Amino acid sequence: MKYYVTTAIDYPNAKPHIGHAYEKVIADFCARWHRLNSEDVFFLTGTDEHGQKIEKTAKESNQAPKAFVDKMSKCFVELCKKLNITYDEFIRTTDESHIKACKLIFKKVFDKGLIYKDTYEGFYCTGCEQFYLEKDLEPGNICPVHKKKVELIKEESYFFKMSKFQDKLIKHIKEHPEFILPKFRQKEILNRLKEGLKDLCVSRTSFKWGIPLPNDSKHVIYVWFDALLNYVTALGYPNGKNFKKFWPADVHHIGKDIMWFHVVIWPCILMAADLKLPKTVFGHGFINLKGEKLSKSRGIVVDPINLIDNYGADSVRYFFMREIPAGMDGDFSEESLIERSNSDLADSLGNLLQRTSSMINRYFKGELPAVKTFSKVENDLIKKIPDLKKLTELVNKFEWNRCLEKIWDFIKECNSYVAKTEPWKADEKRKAVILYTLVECLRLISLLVYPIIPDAAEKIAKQINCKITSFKDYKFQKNRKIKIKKPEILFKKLEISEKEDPFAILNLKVAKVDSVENHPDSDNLYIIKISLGKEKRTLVAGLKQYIKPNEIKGKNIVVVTNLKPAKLRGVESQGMLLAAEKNKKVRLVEAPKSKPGAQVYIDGITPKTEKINIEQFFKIKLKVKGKKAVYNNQPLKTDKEDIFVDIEDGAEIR
Ligand code: ME8
Repeated sequence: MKYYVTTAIDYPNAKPHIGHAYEKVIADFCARWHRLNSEDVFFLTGTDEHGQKIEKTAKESNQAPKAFVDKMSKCFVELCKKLNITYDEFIRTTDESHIKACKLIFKKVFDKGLIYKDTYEGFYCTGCEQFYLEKDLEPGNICPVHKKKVELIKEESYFFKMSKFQDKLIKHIKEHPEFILPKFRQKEILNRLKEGLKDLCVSRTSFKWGIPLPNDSKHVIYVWFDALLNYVTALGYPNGKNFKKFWPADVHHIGKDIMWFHVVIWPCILMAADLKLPKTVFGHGFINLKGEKLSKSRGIVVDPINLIDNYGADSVRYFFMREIPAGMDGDFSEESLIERSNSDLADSLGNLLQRTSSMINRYFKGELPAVKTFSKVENDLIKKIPDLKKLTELVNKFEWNRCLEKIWDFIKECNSYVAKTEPWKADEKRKAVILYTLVECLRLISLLVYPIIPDAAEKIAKQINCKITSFKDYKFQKNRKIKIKKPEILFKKLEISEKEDPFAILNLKVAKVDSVENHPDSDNLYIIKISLGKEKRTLVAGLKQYIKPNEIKGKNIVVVTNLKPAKLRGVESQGMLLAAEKNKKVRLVEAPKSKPGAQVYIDGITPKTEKINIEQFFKIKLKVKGKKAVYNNQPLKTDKEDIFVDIEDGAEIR
């Protein structure tokens, strides 16, 4: 049996966030489960590298688009590696083979008369890479997702006759209840389809970064048309061996925000190209941070790579699979990750292995005799071994958190069995029976948890001297000789830092300096007028001996915005600008590429707005390293850049 599973392909216009990590983990879980089930699995992930958004971001960082995506796409590959994602192929839409196959499909649909030329006028959101109808925008022509003004675009474009497929698509959705999952998403889509399906603009001329149309090189193919095709081009469409073997996909794991593209646009393209439709599109929910939507511009982000470095891939994977209900939104916090990891991984699972292997080493020097006959307590436990068929059903229904629950219920049962049978008090023969039973249960557990926490599963297997093979070996075996290795700790207990990070009280923002004047009553103070976006403020700063007014004026600086205002020689200062000092040299802390008002943050800490006093601020040690402002070696940044300071390492920022 074949099984083809994909994630979406990520925009590498910024570094990966935890939403990307989450999607890869659930797809990897499915891939590993089906491999253990001896299926022939193909698992695809990758990056979506064309389009206006990428072109724009590359330009902002003064790089050619290709050089930019070459660099950024590596961060996604690195994320996969650190998370133990076992993809079979990592596609980049700038790959030659993708470009070639993409043109081929475009041409095929064009030649069938399903693509035509017309003029288009509409509102485009670059963030979504999508046109909007005026009625779907918020007042003032604001994109409902990105809350930014959309662009009015009028250009000559090619259109895909999507309207033609409306009835066929509705029929398909109704006849295949497993096509759109979770179920509640089906209704939403059918309701929207009732409004009528419009033809889709599939080419653009106002920018260059895309695949040129095979029949008209003035145009590039619309980024979503290009991106969706990755699922077939990666398999070697049209003649590749993998294409013949694996298409149609068994499941696309994607987020709820891009359902429409995958269950409406994608199937229409496939029908137009005479290709089969994927069996299931599963729309997972969104990960929020302490109840707030992830947002780079508001500093609400967590770097998944940091997270894995701090807590290990297994703990992160386990948290995602267990704590976020399949198909629903869920909340991430380090506290709950630590709690989950400590209780379920270190205490329940780690302890079970630790107790078992240390008793076998202590009482039997690591070797157990073969055991054939078991008493009632053992047989009761054996009966509780989770039924693989039922677990697989849950996996196939994408109810993986229920599957995890059942596995951990069994781990709990094994621990109660130890407490009940008290092997340390039993005679030699009973000891052997109890410990034998536990090793066998641990072997089965190592198979079950392998798709979730692969590193730990391998460690368990190694310690009890067996290998992770396949579900074919998922059967309690009697009468085998057991020899185990020296105990090794499976999960370290993670620490909860009781007090909040001191940095979290700060609210730093980028400000533009509008004017600099001398304070009338002081020899060393300036009065500096700044703007934080719309908001204007006045600062009083003692910089006169160090920096000239024209070195400050017009610059984008960084300001502490939540200090209690203070009067300095009769003038109220409504904030404090940051500057670095070393050997009597003073330099401003700057954010040249960011907008006034932009949030400055470090990963994982959500800025607060409560007012603080200057003593609290002075306790937070900010420094300069490699011309960047850092806190505890972590760079301060905005959604556009790391914060810059033109001074030697070690300078202190105040
Ligand atoms: O949409 N929680 O790319 P992308 C969970 N290139 N998942 C999230 C999330 C969050 N907070 N934020 C985003 C694109 N995602 C296109 C896809 S596919 C042919 C092209 C999910 O980098 C999102 O739903 O914006 C999507 O499935 C994936 O991350 C990539 O998002």
